[in-house]
Amino acid sequence: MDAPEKALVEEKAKQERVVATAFERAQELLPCPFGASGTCCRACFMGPCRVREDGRVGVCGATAASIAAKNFARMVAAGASAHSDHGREVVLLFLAAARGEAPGYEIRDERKLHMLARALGIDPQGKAKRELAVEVGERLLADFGRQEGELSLLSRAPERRQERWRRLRIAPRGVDREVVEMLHRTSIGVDQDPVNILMQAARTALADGWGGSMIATELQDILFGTPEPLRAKVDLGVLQEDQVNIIVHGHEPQLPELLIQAVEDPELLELARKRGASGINLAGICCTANEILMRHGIPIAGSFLYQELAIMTGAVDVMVVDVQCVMPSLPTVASCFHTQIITTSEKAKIPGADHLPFQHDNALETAKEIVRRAIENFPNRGPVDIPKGTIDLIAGFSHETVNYILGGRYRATYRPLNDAVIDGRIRGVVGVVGCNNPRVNSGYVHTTLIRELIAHNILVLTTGCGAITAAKAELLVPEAAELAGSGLREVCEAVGIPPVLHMGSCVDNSRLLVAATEMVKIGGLGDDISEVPVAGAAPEWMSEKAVAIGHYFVASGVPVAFGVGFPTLGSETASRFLFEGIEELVGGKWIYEPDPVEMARRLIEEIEKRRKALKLQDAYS
Ligand code: SF4
Ligand code: MSK
Repeated sequence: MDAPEKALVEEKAKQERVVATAFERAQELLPCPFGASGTCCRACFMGPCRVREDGRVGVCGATAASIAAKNFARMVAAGASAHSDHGREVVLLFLAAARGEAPGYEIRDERKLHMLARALGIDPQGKAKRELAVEVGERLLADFGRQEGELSLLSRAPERRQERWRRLRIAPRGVDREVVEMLHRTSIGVDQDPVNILMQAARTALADGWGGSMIATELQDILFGTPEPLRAKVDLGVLQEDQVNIIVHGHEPQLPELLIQAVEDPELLELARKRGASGINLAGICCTANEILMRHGIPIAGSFLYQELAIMTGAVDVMVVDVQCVMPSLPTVASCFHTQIITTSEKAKIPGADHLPFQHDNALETAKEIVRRAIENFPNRGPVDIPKGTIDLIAGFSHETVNYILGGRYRATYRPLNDAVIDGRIRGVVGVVGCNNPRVNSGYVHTTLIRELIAHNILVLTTGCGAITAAKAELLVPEAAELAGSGLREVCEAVGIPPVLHMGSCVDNSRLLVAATEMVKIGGLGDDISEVPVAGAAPEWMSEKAVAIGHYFVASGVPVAFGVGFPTLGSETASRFLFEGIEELVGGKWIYEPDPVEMARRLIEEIEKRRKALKLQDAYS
């Protein structure tokens, strides 16, 4: 077929093809009830075995309880590996930057570098910035392959928590070790005791929260700057009809940090003008978006469920993706428009997408090439239909800035927050995090839960796609304090913050662990995270990463609620342990509740239970 003929065929195919999105596919594909409830085992090829808790067992004799526990544990292992492999890449780039082997990257936050060094027991005195960074990077890199002992950052947790983990033998040794052991223990014919399996899942999850994820967050802050509150915009309206639009999507901020430089390159701006565009516009989807929103105010086009919809505006010239939450459907959707999908990680190629590998030593060149391709694609646009309007949000509430906002830069402290919780103006703190899911009334579930919580004087911390969803509902602006109960509203107005604080991406849930630990250390709210009036929720979860996050919060002493469905419901034994039995051991537990109003009620009940145990005042209740 010659070129003009090929172009004609492609054009025809383009016109005839109906674009299907995750929303349609979710309606067409009904989940298998055994898979959804956790009792389908695929661990060997005598199966797959689909069992129920009625005495029926798998070919090998495995019960529904052990199969559900194993499936849950494997989700934790996969989720932990995703965050941790992200963390590993960050350490490797951090070390390359410190050694001067990554042009374009620099150690930006020296203050935080010193703080982290001290947390690791490294004395920063008299050490040059790069020398110290190499020492810190090497120490943290060793945590991935550590075989004995404990992860370095575990020492940040309250003493009582650390003791409890040791007593239960769930203090993680090395990140990779826990994930490998989890996979081993859940392969055919190994660990069959649901409690034993779920406790190793706790150790694996802790290796994520206090290991891989925390390492990613801390080093990203030092490398790219610790976020501070800033105003930005969200929604598809951030796409510009008259500009070249580049969307970054996925989870890793390494390349997007340099794309921010590349879109300001004078030669590329000139090229864009020559191709008829008035400028180059960078926007984001999912957690890569959250990363560069938090540090640079780059606008957000939408959450996980918006990746296909953004392409359907016809205005996206390039969508550049890295790892995690990137739908394999993107090249198919893009083939109906002019959008180029570019993958950049060796770990994540998608048939139908172009691949431009990102490496530390050529990052800026890769970033410029991506921008160049977007510019060259701009004239190929067909009809453009960008929904009008954007919504303002405030993002950038890192643990450090919350400290400064509450206490001032020179006496940074959570004391005012603790005092507000102690005197009852704020009843407690809930992290509302996680994905969007097309199987529920997406957006409504998140925002209904958040509105209920703030109305009951509960400060909400948010990350990931939950944060983007909250932003779209105008909940991340100080004016949203009008929706809060009188006590929370008073605090928000006094400090000038929204009642819902955007704290970053999925790996940044580790900031919530640090915040909860800080509340313990400041005093007046118990000696362990399990005593502080805090809770967590992922009301629209879908990713294995959400299961890992939830389980590390539970294992850190926090009650965590999931909506949508719960992946062990096919076994009452496994579910009862996660909903009840585990609380006696770790002080946190799982809650399953699909209705957001009822979920809020149950979380508030947990908060009030803790307040009562601490004998806190009842003002503003
Ligand atoms: Fe079936 Fe047992 Fe094999 Fe699982 S491990 S598929 S339950 S035979
Ligand atoms: S991106 S894990 S859909 S929050 Fe972190 Fe969003 Fe969930 Fe992916």
